[in-house]
Amino acid sequence: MASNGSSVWKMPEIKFTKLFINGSFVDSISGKTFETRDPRTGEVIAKVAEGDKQDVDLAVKAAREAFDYGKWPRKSGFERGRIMMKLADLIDEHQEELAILESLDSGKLFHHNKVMDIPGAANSVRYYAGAADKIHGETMKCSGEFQGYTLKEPIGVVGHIIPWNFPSVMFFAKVAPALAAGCTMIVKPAEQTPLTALYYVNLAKEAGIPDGVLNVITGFGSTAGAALCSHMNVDAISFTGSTEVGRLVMEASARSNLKPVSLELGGKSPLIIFNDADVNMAIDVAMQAIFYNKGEICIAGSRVFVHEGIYDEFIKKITESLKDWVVGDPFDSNVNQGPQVDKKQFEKILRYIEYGKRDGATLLTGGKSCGKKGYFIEPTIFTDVKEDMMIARDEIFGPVMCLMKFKTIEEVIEKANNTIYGLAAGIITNDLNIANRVSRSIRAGIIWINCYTAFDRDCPYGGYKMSGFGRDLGLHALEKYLQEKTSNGVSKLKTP
Ligand code: TXE
Repeated sequence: MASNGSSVWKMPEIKFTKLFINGSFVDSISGKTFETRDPRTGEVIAKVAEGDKQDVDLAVKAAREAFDYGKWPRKSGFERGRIMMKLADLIDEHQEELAILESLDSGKLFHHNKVMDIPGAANSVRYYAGAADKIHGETMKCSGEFQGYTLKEPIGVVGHIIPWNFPSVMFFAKVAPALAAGCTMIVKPAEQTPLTALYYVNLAKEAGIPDGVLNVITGFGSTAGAALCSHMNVDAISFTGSTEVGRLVMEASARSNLKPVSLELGGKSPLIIFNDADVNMAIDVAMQAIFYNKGEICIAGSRVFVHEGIYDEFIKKITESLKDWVVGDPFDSNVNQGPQVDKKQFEKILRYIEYGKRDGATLLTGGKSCGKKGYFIEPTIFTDVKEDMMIARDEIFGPVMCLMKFKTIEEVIEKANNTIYGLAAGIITNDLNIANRVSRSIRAGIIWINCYTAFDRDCPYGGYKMSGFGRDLGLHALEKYLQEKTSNGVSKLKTP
């Protein structure tokens, strides 16, 4: 039993480390494994099977057969929903163990996993289970004696590529609507965080999801992920990750079977704080926007624009607030921020902090790693940031806030839109006219008003511009996993 701060937790046995193909856990054909590490220490948690093209071929074959000849797509939506409800209950039963595995693998806060990510994953399964028997086409009264109708059919075999920042949430944001639609699938979890995905497929089998419907290939993006994207027998890809890899995913589709892809990519989202805002509330929102999940979140409000009228007060108070911000062991319930996911991400963030200093921004707080081991970084704020600095342009994906001052609404709209990305934005104001005008003027998929990171599974989620296309969450997500067939018929009997 290890006790850290006020949370007591028991190290679970790591039961699932193999590929899951056609209902069984199997070694990779090559026999290779890779290490998954605890970001608190950098130590190895487990060795996990390293799947590559040959394993992807086997998983796609299983998913293809399950789709073409299996029962899942032919079951009634109600029956699929019933099995999915059982899966959701099983996730709840194993919530504690899943929350521990998620924290060990990713450095995410245990108490967040326990109250948000894991129950949220179960509730996503329930949400889409409820939708499974409500997938309808339309009818059209065509010209003359003709009448048309459309049927929404599952798209087929889907490849899901999952990132490491929300392993459970993203797993079910993709898997649950695809299951509800009647698809079969192969999931490639991120190599940094494979453990919960393997746990979930075991629960899915127990719930009664037939063999071959849900397969997991753990391994690397450039091998297993790329093989999935260029596979001729995969009918669609749903990808969340970097913009750079998003391009490769589209290219692979174009060069293979032109499978539709949906891409949820990076961001450099603006948070705009007007001078009528309650400064204390604005600070809470701003801190949440960038430091939540250690900044490893694609909608991070990394560019904070503060009206000149409240700028000095904002700086003074946010510096004060950060004194209570605790970086440390994610199993300690007093901690606000755990370690970055891995060495690569840790080094990337520290590199960007150096670019900020080099390019002339002023380091207001933080700016260093902390702790004797592991990948911990202080919450960092830069002021005097100019729009063309690398820290203001590139996605850092870490706890680094870029503060900028503005004068007019026109100026801040232009600055907020001055990015290749368009995932999210936040506006803090009590003036409805300002809120409406700014939210209409910003080219981004999600606009939060007087809040940030406020997700609801009923609201679609996705980007504009180079943040990608296609929507996760909400009933909109089902559309990625369906295709529409039109039938047009004529009655032999004349209408009187
Ligand atoms: O991303 P990758 P990385 C951003 C963030 C981060 C940067 C790099 O800025 O610092 O990307 O992170 C799989 N074909 N985001 O290198 O490589 C990979 O195995 C198919 C934002 O981890 O894009 C993993 O499962 N798949 C983001 C997934 O893609 C490939 C979340 C994401 O990894 C592949 C993560 C290939 N050729 C990073 N190469 C968000 N939008 O939330 C890799 N992958």
